[in-house]
Amino acid sequence: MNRVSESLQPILEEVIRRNPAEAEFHQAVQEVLESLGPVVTRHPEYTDGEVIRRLCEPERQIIFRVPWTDDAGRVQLNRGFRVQFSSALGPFKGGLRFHPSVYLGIVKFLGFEQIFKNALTGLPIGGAKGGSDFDPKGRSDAEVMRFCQSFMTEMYRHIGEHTDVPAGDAGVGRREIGYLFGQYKRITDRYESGVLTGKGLTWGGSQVRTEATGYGTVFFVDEMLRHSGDSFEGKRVLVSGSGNVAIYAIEKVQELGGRVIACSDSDGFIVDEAGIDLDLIKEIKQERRGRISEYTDQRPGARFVAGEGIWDIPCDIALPCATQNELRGADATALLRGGCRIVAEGANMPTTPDAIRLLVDGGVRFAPGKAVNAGGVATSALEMQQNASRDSWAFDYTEERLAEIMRTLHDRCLETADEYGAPGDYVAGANIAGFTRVADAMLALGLV
Ligand code: NDP
Ligand code: 2IT
Repeated sequence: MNRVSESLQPILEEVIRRNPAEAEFHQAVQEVLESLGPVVTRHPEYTDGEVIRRLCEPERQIIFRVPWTDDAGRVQLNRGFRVQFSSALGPFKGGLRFHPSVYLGIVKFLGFEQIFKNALTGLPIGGAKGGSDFDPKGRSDAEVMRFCQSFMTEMYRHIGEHTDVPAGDAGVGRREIGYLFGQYKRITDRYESGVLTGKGLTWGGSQVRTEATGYGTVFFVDEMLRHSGDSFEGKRVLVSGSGNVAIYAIEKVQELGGRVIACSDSDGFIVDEAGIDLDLIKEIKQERRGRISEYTDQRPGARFVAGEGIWDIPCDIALPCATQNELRGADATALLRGGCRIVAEGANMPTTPDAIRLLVDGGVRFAPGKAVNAGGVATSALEMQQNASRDSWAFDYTEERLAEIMRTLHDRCLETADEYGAPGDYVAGANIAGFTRVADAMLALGLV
């Protein structure tokens, strides 16, 4: 793996100095800068125009108070964020995360990644992220609704179909998007479908958006396999998490003939050598909002292990689909020991830099989240297209559009890696292809 080149080192130092105590943001910036050395050597105009420094500074950052009342009538207080990073390629676009760990550094790392991911899709969308330290776990629907209404009562003035289009991320799914959209509609008196994506199918949503991130992840890996004359058939696959991304990744792996033997939640993981029963996972995690440990009640052949350790299980392919920095150095060593050949990130930045180094040095083919999980936001952009034309497309047609986007994106990464002397390096390919697309637009738009 590269290090940040000498000419870019001052930019990283400036980011660290200007954004103190935001470790995840520093990590995301460093990972991109590590790829850009050869780009600025070949294109001095990016340095002359201070394109990289400008990209590291969000266009606008909004932090706001979110007061709400719980079911017992007590006043609760959370903090809301929307970081609008770059609108060079289109309206700001990116999800909202509701999780107690959310703070400015998490929102900025996600927003920064989103710029390059969205650029890679080839679609007209800028980059943003938002969310709150609100914890939806254990909250009633009525509490989640009141929280969402309060959140939107501030956020509505900063978004719009041509300005900024939020969507879901961890902790934000169709239920939350519904409450947010309802409040936006009420405050503005506008049925502005294109202001949020991930909507329900009867009120402006797109087919395949729910499945898109997980399906897209597997389409990307399928393309990696095809390039080496291989396929998912008979492969042992580990998927961490059991949320939106994990569930639909598991579904598509199974459709393509792979065997998913483990998945997890924040309590621990389950191992089912017979292959995960996805209907049961959906019932536990989607319908009941329960815990993954309940799986073994109905599948006596499976076992639940509390805590970490999913990456110790021997596998061919690992798909981290839960959260940032969940796959660390020791996990990479365990994966190598277990025979893993491919690691592809369904989540955003789930692999630590030292783990990536170990995997790549060990001969594993590694693909980064900004490329692998781009199917979610790409399908959000397809939802925006449908909303703009007041149309709705069939499932199969939309899925084929997604598959085509993922194939093109995969090839764009490999071609760009080749062009910059790093054949087969998906990290370099994704960072450079995403960066050059947004950088060229920034230069064309002048100093704004
Ligand atoms: P969800 O909230 O639907 O699910 C997250 C899952 O990860 C849950 O099963 C959660 O468990 C689990 N999890 C969280 N922390 C840990 C941990 N430390 N160890 C093990 N499991 C954990 O989120 P999504 O599936 O939507 O998002 C997952 C990742 O994918 C995030 O990084 C997100 O940014 C990224 N992503 C999401 C997209 C989308 O369209 N939704 C698009 C692109 C990327 P528990 O139930 O215990 O909380
Ligand atoms: O990380 C991501 O790409 C998302 N959470 C999806 C964003 C979107 O706007 O659909």
